[in-house]
Amino acid sequence: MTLSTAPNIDYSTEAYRRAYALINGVVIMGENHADHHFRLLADAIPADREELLALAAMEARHAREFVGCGRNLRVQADIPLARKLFQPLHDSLTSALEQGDLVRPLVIQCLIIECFAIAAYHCYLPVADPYAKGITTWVIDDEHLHLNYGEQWLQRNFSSHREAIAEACRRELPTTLTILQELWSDLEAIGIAPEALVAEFNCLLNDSLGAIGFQPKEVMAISTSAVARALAHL
Ligand code: PL3
Ligand code: FE2
Ligand code: FE2
Repeated sequence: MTLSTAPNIDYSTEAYRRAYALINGVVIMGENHADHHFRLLADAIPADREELLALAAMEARHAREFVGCGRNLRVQADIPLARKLFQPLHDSLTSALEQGDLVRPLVIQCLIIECFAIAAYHCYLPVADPYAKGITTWVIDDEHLHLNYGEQWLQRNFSSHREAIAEACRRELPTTLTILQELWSDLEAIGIAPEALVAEFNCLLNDSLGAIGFQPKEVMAISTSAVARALAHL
């Protein structure tokens, strides 16, 4: 008798591999963008340059490791579609930085994208193939460092940027949830319940906004309401 609770997933079916191609593409694109974004932040925040370059290097390694996960399943990642899905967040981050704004880029990369990644990787762990599971486990630890960096910066600058942080969340959350909607059926096909991913994303983001300094009522108004609105459109 086995006590293992591992689900019985056949990683070699056409349906699994087709869905994995897009999910893997989104993950690789997300990690590549994260590498790029942390390097841009390193230029923009000279006091934290070394720390931000170290975070960027972790992201580059994540991208390489997830490329390996696709290769291991002999799946060709769908990069063009993934690139299209991330474009709005990426454009918003780079144009804010060009205007000298640090709040929006930190909200996009460190709060929204990192919470999304942690929630997604967490939901993926119990259904991952053994090769990907080993990688995803330590990647999650790294992602917490990325979230913590943004949380601490925003916490230190909370009083002067309170409204800008809230506004960035309100504007960027719908864009992020659009990515999730596009992945919905592919997530199901690889054994992830998208509703569970949304719920975990919402919890992580709420905790972060609370740690940064928002009152529970404000957190509800900023994050939970955006998530609920997005779900209502599904
Ligand atoms: C920042 O460090 C990384 C940003 C990546 C965003 C990932 C979104 C993931 C969507 C669903 C992924 C399920 C996990 C599959 C792993 C191959
Ligand atoms: Fe990462
Ligand atoms: Fe990250």
